[in-house]
Amino acid sequence: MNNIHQHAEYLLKAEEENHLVDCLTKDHPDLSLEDAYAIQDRLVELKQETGHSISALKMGFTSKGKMRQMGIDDPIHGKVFEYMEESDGAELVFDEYLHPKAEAELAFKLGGDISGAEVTAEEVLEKTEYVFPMVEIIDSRYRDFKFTLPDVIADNTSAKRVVYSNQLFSPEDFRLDDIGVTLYKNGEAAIRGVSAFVMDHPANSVAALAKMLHERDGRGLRRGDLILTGGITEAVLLSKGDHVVADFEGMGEVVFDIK
Ligand code: OOG
Ligand code: MG
Repeated sequence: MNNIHQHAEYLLKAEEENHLVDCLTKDHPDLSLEDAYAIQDRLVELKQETGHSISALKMGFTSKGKMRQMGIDDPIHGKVFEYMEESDGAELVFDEYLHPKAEAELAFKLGGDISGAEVTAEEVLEKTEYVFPMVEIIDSRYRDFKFTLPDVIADNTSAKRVVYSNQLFSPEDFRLDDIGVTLYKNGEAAIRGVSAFVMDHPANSVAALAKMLHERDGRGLRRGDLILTGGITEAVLLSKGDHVVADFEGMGEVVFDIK
């Protein structure tokens, strides 16, 4: 396909100018997954050319809740940039978003390289330096937050913002598949889940990413990589004025406001 670059520019412009666009597959119903990742790669390159740097890798559609909500059954991956990062207590500006949704996730920081086709959750845990709770704010550039699998891959997996906890935890101190999570919106529980909803154990999401990257270009994952393992539950739609608290059992809260 020869219009990879134009598609990447179309999505980048939508993000930069904060306007909704039609799905790429509306005019290009044959868009393959390979084309979709090539568009994402180009979009990432265009951001890098303007001085932005990648700060994390993200997995998407790793829980049944997320898959059911969006009607997609296959895990996907994308890139998070430095400029997307906020920390606990952040005040976000609603007007910078189109139709933001919040999802609670666990992030893994690697202290060693992981590669090959046979990565296990055990190996991931051995190589994990620390984990921390976070909330991802996704904001699809597509109208009505509706898309097909290639569309969402091309759109860098709806990445928009991340709100990180300031507290880091050693993987040995927790059963990382048994962290109860509640997302409160304006004091009311909007959704609850447990970390095992992510592929039975969020370390499996890191292993799946290592395998996907290995198959793509042999890269795998490296020491220092930060991986967001995917929403534990369905994402929750946000409105102007919302106060959001994500409570992670034993790991504390991640809090932000959207003004
Ligand atoms: C795609 C992003 C999915 C996750 O954690 O599952 C994702 C979307 O739902 O728009 O980040
Ligand atoms: Mg996510």
